[in-house]
Amino acid sequence: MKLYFSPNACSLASHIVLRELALPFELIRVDNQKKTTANGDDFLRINPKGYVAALQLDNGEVLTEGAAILQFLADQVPEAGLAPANGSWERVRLQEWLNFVSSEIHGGLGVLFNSAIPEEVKALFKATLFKRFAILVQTLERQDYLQGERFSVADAYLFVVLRWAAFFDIDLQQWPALARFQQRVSARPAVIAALAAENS
Ligand SMILES: N[C@@H](CCC(=O)N[C@@H](CS)C(=O)NCC(=O)O)C(=O)O
Repeated sequence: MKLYFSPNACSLASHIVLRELALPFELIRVDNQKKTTANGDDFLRINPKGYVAALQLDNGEVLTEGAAILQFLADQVPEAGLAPANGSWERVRLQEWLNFVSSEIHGGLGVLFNSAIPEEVKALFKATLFKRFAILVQTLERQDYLQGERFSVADAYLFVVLRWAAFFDIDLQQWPALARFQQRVSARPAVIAALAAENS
């Protein structure tokens, strides 16, 4: 498998999960401005959506959308328990979290990267984002991970997008449960290895 990534982007979640599962993979860096890969290929020919993450399977198929990639990967090694079994109620709950992280947290923080948006509009977006943080806090105050005491692909995703808060002077210490979550996940060997590989 090949994972098309940009350092510290949302593709980091898929990268972490590939390492958590000890699956063989090749990392291909994408220049998100030029839409080219490190070996000079046109990234738009690989993923016409023009964004990472994209996972190319050994049969040539390309899977996009982080929430789908994460579940596909988890299902390759079900015994690792990074996603509950397909068809179970717990799996639906995982999908509920993945959607929440994608639309509310990834979307809520991702929009702040847009330099064309005036600061006063960004302040409105931040107010909405902080309401969503309150939902995360309610859960992470009573358990270590989104689905209980076990790390799942949704936690990998949440960890990656919450890291972006620092870019916008949002200090996660204001929400101690979120700060503790970040610290907990950042100590995982797969996370340490993925961050080292992306930032070397
Ligand atoms: N809906 C996609 C969004 C992916 C996304 O936002 N990718 C960003 C990095 S985190 C990107 O590559 N942006 C470049 C661009 O849109 O040109 C997903 O959930 O995977």
